Amino acid sequence: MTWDKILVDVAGMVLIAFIVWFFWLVKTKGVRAPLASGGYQEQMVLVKGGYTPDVIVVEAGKPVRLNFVRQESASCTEMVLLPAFGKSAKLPEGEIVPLEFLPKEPGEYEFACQMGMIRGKLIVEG
Ligand SMILES: [Cu+2]
Repeated sequence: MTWDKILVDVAGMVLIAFIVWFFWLVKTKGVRAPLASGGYQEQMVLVKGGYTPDVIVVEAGKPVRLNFVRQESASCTEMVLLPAFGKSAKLPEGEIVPLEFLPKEPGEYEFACQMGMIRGKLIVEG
């Protein structure tokens, strides 16, 4: 085995890992918000050219806290709206902004920037 062959093998494995990860991520129905202290289902959401994760799964009947962190200065994402729960928040760059609410009914709810260009989805399971 020569170094260039090892490099090709390693590159191949990295590529395979990436493909597996990519398709696994696409296939999963979002990220399940883990239960944090205080009984909140808590999830960090990165705001940078979109929401990451953009599909968040929670359980109905337990309070939810989404911690938005905006890491860009584009004005598009300076606010996030969660109309189904009557919530909205300003997202100053680099600050963690929690959005708390109690999902009572199972369903799919959208959160988006104030213009609706950047979107994410909250899936509430019964
Ligand atoms: Cu926008």
